[in-house]
Amino acid sequence: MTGNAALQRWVDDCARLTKPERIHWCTGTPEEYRDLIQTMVRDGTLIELNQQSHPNCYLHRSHPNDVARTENLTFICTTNKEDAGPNNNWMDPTEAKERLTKLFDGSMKGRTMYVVPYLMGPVGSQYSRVGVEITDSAYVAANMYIMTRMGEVALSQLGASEDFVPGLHSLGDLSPERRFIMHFPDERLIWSIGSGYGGNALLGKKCFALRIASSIARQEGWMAEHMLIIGLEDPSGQVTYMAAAFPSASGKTNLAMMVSSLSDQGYKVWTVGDDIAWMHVDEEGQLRAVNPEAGFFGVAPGTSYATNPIAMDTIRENTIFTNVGLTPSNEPWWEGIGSDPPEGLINWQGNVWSSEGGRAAHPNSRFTVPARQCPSISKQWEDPRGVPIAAIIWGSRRSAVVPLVMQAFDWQHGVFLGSGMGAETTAAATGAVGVVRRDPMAMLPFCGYNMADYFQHWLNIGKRLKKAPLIFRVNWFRKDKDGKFLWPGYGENIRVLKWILERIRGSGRAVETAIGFLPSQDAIDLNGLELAPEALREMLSVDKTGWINGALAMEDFYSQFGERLPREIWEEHKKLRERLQRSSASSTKA
Ligand code: GTP
Ligand code: SPV
Ligand code: MN
Repeated sequence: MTGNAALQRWVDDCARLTKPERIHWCTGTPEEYRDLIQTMVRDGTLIELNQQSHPNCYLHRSHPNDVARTENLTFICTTNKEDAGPNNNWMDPTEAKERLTKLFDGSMKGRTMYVVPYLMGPVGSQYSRVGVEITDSAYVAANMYIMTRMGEVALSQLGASEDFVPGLHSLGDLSPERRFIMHFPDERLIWSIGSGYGGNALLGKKCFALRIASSIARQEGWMAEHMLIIGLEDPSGQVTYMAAAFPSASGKTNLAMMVSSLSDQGYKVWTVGDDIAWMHVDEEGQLRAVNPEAGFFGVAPGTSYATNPIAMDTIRENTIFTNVGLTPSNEPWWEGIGSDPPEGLINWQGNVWSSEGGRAAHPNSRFTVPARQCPSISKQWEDPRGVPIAAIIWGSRRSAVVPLVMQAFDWQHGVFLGSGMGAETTAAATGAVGVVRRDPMAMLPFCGYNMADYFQHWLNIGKRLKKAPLIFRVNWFRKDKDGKFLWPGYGENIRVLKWILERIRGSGRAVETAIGFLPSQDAIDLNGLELAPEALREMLSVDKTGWINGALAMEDFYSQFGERLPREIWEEHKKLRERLQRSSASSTKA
């Protein structure tokens, strides 16, 4: 029950439709969380992990059909199809509601309906927003407790206002045949049925904080982006903030928590956020970013004390693991954790694992953990004003063509670079893995409206900035002929961030090339790193043929938007092609 009439009305409507046995209003207390967990341990939804080594940690095994975001079942339901754009699946709102009303009808019979009020953004921030999720999944409610500021804190921010984003969620029968993740941006409403998986079911995250919020942000003149936020501390102690957009499972959490290999020089990275940034232009024309989330929903495989010790220390307690392996001593295990698979290992589906039996952890297995537990969490991470952003970084998996790092000539060129970004697909969504597609600003699956308008919005924001952040493109994922990574990545990525900082300060050395500014051969600090000089040369050269082909792929992508694509994007595309034609050798040395 609530004193908020609009909220009560909506909850009543949903209960009439879904017919739950009981309704539980989440208050967000630790006791309530404990009860949720215990209920799930009793009914088998959660397995208690070793409480000595992993206090308050639990394992959840999902339905084997429900392990990742399903982009093909995700829709933007605008009245006009063109407003959703060629970047989204579209369904008419009336039809979508008709279809899903049938699926929601009685879907919570015999079950508990959890009403989860939550706040996205720091408490007391003018940039924070309230959402309310109704769900019949205790797992979802518990994850929302970690990922958002849940319960009373949200209700008190909301007060009597009707300004909240309602999201109705039911597990349904978990069949992909009857699974839909529906967004109604005109009404600021979300309906999701048939999946319990993170991005499909934790409606505060991708559904609200990106798809619905991006649409709100465009109307109101701010930005909701798929970006990590970090503070880079220099030897003098000064902290410079950067935001970076990488597609799913492409290194955001790792960069956000990185342990700098240049710490002896005094370079350190502070974590503000690892997945989503809400960015506003302040009164002084400065871009500022808040992390709307309160937790991390991170990829487990590949996380180890060698690659990401901060994450390993973060997930020692109060963590929900989903679809990882289980050791005989009841500890979580995954590929790349840094130890050999123990005798008697159980795989993510609950069967005894053998070396012929595939992976023990699902490639998209995850941990859910409170952000405040992160040893590198920034002192500013809950600053209601957000942190000032000095650099924006695009990054994605590209085994060829794209250099280790490059800088855009200016804001417009930087927006173009982001808009044409190619990225190899990952296991974070169902479908083929490793296929290059255009994933503008890492937002292809998350932009709640026509991306042509989104590019225009980026260009417009640039005009309002007094000192626009510099824009960079990075690629940690170049491979050699044998398929091995050319760049060590992880903590060594600090060397690239250091160059970016030097560029912000005007001291970093660079050469102008057809594709942007590349670091001079000696500009990246390689102190203490063993790296073959040919490897660096390869990562810092312009692959002319590769970029010409890339420009062709961009042309196909941009053409889908017809007249709606901003003229500036075509202008930059043309300039790139002309610069490539003018540059002589097939592999111009920078
Ligand atoms: P989402 O949560 O899906 O948005 O993913 P993310 O962008 O936060 O990716 P994350 O940091 O979880 O990394 C995904 C995978 O990429 C993990 O298996 C990492 O080990 C691997 N990875 C991250 N950074 C690097 C890097 O610098 N080099 C290499 N080779 N792999 C990396
Ligand atoms: C991603 O896929 O980009 C994630 C995980 O961060 S999910 O919350 O499922 O979207
Ligand atoms: Mn993500």
